[in-house]
Amino acid sequence: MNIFPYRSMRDCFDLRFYLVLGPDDTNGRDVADVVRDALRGGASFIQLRAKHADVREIVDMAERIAAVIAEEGKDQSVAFVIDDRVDAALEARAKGIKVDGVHIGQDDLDPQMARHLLGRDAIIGLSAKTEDDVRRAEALPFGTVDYLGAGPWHETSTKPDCILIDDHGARHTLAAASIDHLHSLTRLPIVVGGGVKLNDIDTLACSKADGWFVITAITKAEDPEQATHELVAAWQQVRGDQ
Ligand code: TZP
Ligand code: MG
Repeated sequence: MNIFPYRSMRDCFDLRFYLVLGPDDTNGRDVADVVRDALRGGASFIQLRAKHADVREIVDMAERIAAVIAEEGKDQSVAFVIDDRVDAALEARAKGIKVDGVHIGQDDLDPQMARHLLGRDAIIGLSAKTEDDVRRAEALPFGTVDYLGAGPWHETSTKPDCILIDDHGARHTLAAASIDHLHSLTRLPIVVGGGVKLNDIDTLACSKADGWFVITAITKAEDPEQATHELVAAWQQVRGDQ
């Protein structure tokens, strides 16, 4: 009998090297091909974020991505989630496609409802831009969400609505100091991104962030595999294998 039965990716996901992508990000390349490159470069977590696709298209892309993960990720544990669309994640899972969960934003489906719909073995990530977002996430019943996504680190064209504008109209992004502060408010792991490029990884790895997430640093790179490899190596230079 196995004393430590493997239950699901929820028990062992690796947030450190997190690629977010959708068909609008890949310069016309198939999302699954870019995922293949990123996995070869060392990506550990994939999020499909297809803002303009319908459920059928999302499920179709998810099937191709899951096949690439099964093929390339044999020796690694690579988690795969879908952004926003709990309906698409449910449909994919019902079809036997290995989608491990969802990443939801503050304005998407309520996290407790998402947990109810997806069940105990699904990964649920939640975007948390502010201290209040983090406090609310921490106050959720234990086990509702599995990790937080914080950002943006810098301003980014990929997520223009993510900049915090204060009462005086000043624009703010997330600094290392705020990440460490956010971290102190929660037991949940926090992955940080938004405008992150190779030369940010040092600072990020020196903060309490549990990993980086990127879109364009990988999807728009001339060689996405090499770009992923460099991002992974820069992190490991500071953190080792942790
Ligand atoms: N959430 C916060 S910023 C962002 C998301 C999905 C976009 C990050 O894209 P890029 O290209 O890495 O700046
Ligand atoms: Mg969202």
